[in-house]
Amino acid sequence: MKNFLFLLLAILCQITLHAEDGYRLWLRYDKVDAPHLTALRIEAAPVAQKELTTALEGLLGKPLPLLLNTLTEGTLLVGTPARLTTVAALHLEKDLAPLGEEGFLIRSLTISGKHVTLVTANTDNGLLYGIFHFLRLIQTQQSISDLNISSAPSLPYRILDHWDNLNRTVERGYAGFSIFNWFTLPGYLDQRYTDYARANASIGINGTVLNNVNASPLILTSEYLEKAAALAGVFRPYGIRVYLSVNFASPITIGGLRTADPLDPAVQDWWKKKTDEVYKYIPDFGGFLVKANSEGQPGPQNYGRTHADGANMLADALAPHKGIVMWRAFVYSESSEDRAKQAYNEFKPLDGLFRKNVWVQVKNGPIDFQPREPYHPLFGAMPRTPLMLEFQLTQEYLGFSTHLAYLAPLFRECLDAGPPVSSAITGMAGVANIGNDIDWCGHPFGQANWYAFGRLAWDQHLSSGQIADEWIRQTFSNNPAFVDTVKRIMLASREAIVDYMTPLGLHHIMGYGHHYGPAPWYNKAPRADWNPVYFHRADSAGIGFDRTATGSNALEQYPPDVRALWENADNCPDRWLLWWHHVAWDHRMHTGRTLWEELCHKYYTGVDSVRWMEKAWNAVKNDIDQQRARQISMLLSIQEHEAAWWRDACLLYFQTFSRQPLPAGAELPAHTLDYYEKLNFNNAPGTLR
Ligand code: GCV
Repeated sequence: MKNFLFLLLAILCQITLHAEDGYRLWLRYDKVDAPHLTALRIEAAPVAQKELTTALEGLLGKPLPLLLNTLTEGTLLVGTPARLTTVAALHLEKDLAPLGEEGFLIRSLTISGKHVTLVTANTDNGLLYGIFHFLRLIQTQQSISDLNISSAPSLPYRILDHWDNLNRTVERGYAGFSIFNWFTLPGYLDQRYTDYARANASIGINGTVLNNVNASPLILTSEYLEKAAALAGVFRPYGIRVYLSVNFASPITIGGLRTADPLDPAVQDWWKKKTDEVYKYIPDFGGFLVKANSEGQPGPQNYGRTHADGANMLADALAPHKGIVMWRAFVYSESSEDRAKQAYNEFKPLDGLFRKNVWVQVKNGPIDFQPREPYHPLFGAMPRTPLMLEFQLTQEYLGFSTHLAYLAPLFRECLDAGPPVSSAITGMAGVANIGNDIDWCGHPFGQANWYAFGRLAWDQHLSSGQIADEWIRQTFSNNPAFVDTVKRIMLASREAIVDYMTPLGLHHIMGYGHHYGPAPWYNKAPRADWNPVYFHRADSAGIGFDRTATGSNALEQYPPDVRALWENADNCPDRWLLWWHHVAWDHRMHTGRTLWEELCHKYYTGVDSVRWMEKAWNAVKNDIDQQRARQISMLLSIQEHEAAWWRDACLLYFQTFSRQPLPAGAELPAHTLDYYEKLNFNNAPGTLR
């Protein structure tokens, strides 16, 4: 019996040790090789104090003794000058001043002959960011013996946009239902709301838009404002402001007016009063996000007014409260004009006409969050308007939550492009990939995109590799061999997806509506620019969208030096070729292969890369808990299967135009083109509203 109990205990310990569900994200705080810290002296807001003491207890394996008045050798001293006289006495005013409301200092110094580590800031928010940074140093096992770090955010607005509906479905969401349970709010405050706020604060995210840009007008009713206020109450101590997406027709739908014309005084008055009401519920409310006159949403153009008229009306209502309007530039209408040109054509002439508190929110590329797009031409073209850069963390076009796609290289590619983009923006918005799945994002590596978005919005100089390194160490393990392999997998993953989905500048050739899987043949959508055939334009002569002067001339929207890089098919880098040019099948590529050969090569390389990723993962996965190791293996095997599906379906289809063979000896497609064309996915996730 004794033996049996012992065995049972051993099995239970083993299960506990090996069961990790991903809920703790990168804030696991498990014991690491402890740095030399002997005591803690802290004066901070309760959430900061709790985070630090809990984290240190986990990381060091025991609680740090708390000091009230003294300092001993090896103390961690944490507080703002306003909270701690010991810190005020250091007279760090000059060092702290440039760090503003959110920055922080971390220093190793000697006070009264004692070596201490100081974490300080001008404000409680800054201090919380400093604490999270310090914890990151310990979690990633960096030395803390000689620190001199001063950090302030690159951008003041670092916001997650949830495309979450009030019924808890999530548009383009692949990780379950919304984390916001509007039905049980405001009475029930799920622990998840606090953990969500902790995770965001740990990477510097300071705003959240709670609801879908395809907005239900109900969000502005008192019933929902009370619920939003409850969430704001949870997020506030973590420095996170709440924003709401609003429906431009709200004055009609919930206000009982006959019009939503932004120049109508009654409409203006309705928005003013409604905004005042919002601030009664949420005194530090951030502002409104608006999708107007886009994909069927109402907007000022319904009344013959411009985007500036609409945005300014809301801006005037928000201005007395210091709120902002984030007005989206994702607009395109059913016209013969190249869809890639339309946002620029509508918004560029409005530069200088927006109120000071309007931010125009522009997607990273001119079409729609594709695996690869050139940067959006509005960046650099609206010098008198603050611009928000919008990325999509949820993988609508990058394999949903079953494909491992580390997106920091995509973010970096955009930030570093053109004028460059990073110097043309005031903020970054990320379309969230979060749902109520236990691991938040559906795929353990989806968490890395949430993480990378926050870290890059805080510090635009971080490299994709640095971010991956710190994320892996905190999320999985500090084992150098593991970190090295997983980092290589992550850094290769986005390019692998481009290769097996949309190589050489191809774009938007996925399944209609749900965007799952390949469907380059699709041509039955109600409007031309929702059809893959509109985007790839394959014919017997060649493939690609001519956007040069001989075609739609979308290229003219870019500055001359950028144009020069892309305008000639012979010099245009291969990765952009079919975005800008319609190219003959036997066009000679930079590699020496013909276009058709290169296309085949890319699709095959993409699948090979996933096979390599799978093998590399399986070689190191035993370094971590079995639960996540197994989950990732299974997901990689789905990814491998789907990558081959993409390759085979696309090549068989494009082959009907090129009339050229697949490379000699290449793995043959598993099915016929007809088979792929007949696949149907009625229940693909993410499309419910
Ligand atoms: C929220 C794409 C997506 C839509 C999304 C839209 C947008 O078209 O498919 O689901 O709508 O972008 O960004 O507004």
